[in-house]
Order: sequence, then structure tokens, then C-alpha cells
Amino acid sequence: MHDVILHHYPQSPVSEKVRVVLGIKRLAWRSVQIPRLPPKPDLMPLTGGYRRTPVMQIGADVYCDSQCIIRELERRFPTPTLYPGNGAGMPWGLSRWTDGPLFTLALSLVLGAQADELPKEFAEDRGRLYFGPDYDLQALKRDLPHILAQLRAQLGWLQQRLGSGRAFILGAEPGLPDALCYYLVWFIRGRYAGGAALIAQFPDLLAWEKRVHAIGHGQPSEMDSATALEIARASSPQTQTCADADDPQGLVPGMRVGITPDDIGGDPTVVGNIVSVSAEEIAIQRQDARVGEVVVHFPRVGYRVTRA
Ligand SMILES: N[C@@H](CCC(=O)N[C@@H](CS)C(=O)NCC(=O)O)C(=O)O
Repeated sequence: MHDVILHHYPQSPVSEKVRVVLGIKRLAWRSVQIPRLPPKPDLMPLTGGYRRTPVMQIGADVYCDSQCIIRELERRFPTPTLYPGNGAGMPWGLSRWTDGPLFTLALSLVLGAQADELPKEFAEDRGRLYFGPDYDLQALKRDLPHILAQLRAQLGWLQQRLGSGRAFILGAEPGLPDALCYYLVWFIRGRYAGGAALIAQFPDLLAWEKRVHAIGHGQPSEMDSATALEIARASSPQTQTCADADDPQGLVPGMRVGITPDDIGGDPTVVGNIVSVSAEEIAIQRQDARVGEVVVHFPRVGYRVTRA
């Protein structure tokens, strides 16, 4: 099998979630550092326009969004499982809280607190991406006490869970819920000046944070983006054709579609021909001058698929 290649950058919180998963699974992987801002000239040939971070590449198969990346890692490397105690299913429900309202609160805190310091280009990009065309970082700054009140109560839920004597959220073994919650704590600690003091209010959360930190990231080794593109060019996609007779949108292999994150971010649409479609995932085939044929995978949840 080809190497697991993660396209990411060190400061990216969502990438930290995936790095923790790679750590739980004790995997060796290749690390390609991508720019924090578009254009991302060596990522676009792989994704066809998807610009968010991280992206995973295995040969000529490309996985967009941490949902898709993590599910694929669990499929290819089932042991140790991310769902200890037969805990599959519900962690993905938990992810709609952590990646949704909780992530938005953490972003509001970090961007609001730095509203006067952020480099202009970065503030404009992230303001638009996360808060829509009418974003207002100064309004977030004024709202910081409210944001903190919301966040503190919700971190308290984690404290209550971890205060029950469990080493990890599901029990004695780390799993997906730990990665889902840890990356936000990591983000708040690393990027919000009051992060350490906020987290210190929750002693069991603090002890758990140290345990998850100690898991590490597996064994990453650096790779340059030109090598990653060459691997994609020299490989053939391995995704098998797969249909779903019950697909509610009538999507079938061969159909040309566009896929866009279903939120206010103004993300570009990625266009290609369906190879595989299921309740949780859709994969489309596309051609690129630099990498030839690639198959790009997206989750269904959180993405809108339209016929091109
Ligand atoms: N739903 C996506 C969200 C990814 C996301 O928003 N990542 C941030 C970085 S942590 C991002 O893309 N920021 C803009 C960028 O890197 O260009 C996922 O789960 O992977």
C-alpha cells in the first residue's frame, strides 16, 4: 500500500485532531506542509479546488475533511480501534458538536481576542471562511465575555465526564471522542492568551489533556509537495466503483457532480464524476494536468452534492 500522506500545517487545529488519530493508531506517515492561506498551488491538483486543511493522500486517492480522513484510517488500520468498547456511531454525533458549535466558539475566542493583532490577509481569509461575508472580528472582541461563558459551561461537560475516573472519554482506551475534544483544548491553549488559565479551571480535563498529548502523533516524516504530486501522478486510484440503490438524491456512479461544504464559508465547488457513493461518503474522479487521474473523497454530512 502507498504511504499515508497528510497535507497540513503545524498550527492547524483540525489537523491536530487527525495527528492524534495517527498517534492512537501508532502509524508511520508522511507529512507535507501546505501554506496557511490560498493559493495552495501544490494542493489544488490533488483536490480540484478544496482548500481546507487537512487533506490526506494515499497514492492517487485523496481524502478531504477530517471526517473522511479518519473513517478511511479506521477502515485501513482497524487496530487499535477508534471505537473502543464497540462504541461506533455515536462519536460521529459528538463530532457535530465539537466541529460545529464548539469549534465556532473556540474560533470566536481566538479570533476575537486577536482582532487587533492578526495579519490583515489572515484575518480577512478566516473571517470570511468561518463567519461569512459580513464577518466582524471587532464584534467578536466585544462579545468575548459571552463567548467565554458559553465555552466555559461546555468545557465543564468534558470535565464532568472525565471527573468520573475514566482515563479517556470512552473509558480506559483512547478513541475518536478524545481526538475530537482534544484538538479544541489544544487550540485554545496554544492560541488564546488566557487559554492555560481557562483550562486550569478543569482539573480532570487538564489531566486528560496531558494523557492525550502523551499519545503523540505516530511517526511522521517530512515529504515535499513535489514528491507527493509525483506519487499521485505515478499511481492509479484504488477506489472501487460502488452504487447505492437507496441514495435519496438518486446519485449513481458515472454522474457528473459538484461538491461544496454546506456552510457560509464561500468555499469553491469540486467537480468530477462519481465513482463511489454511500450514505456517509462520496468519491469523484477527476483529471489534472499535473497528477493525471485522481479520486477525491468527501463526507456526505456537511457537504452539498449537486448535479453538474
Ligand atoms: N470540516 C473540515 C474543516 C477543516 C478546516 O476548517 N480547517 C481549517 C484549518 S484547522 C482550515 O481549513 N483553514 C483554512 C485553511 O487552512 O486554508 C474538516 O473537518 O476537515
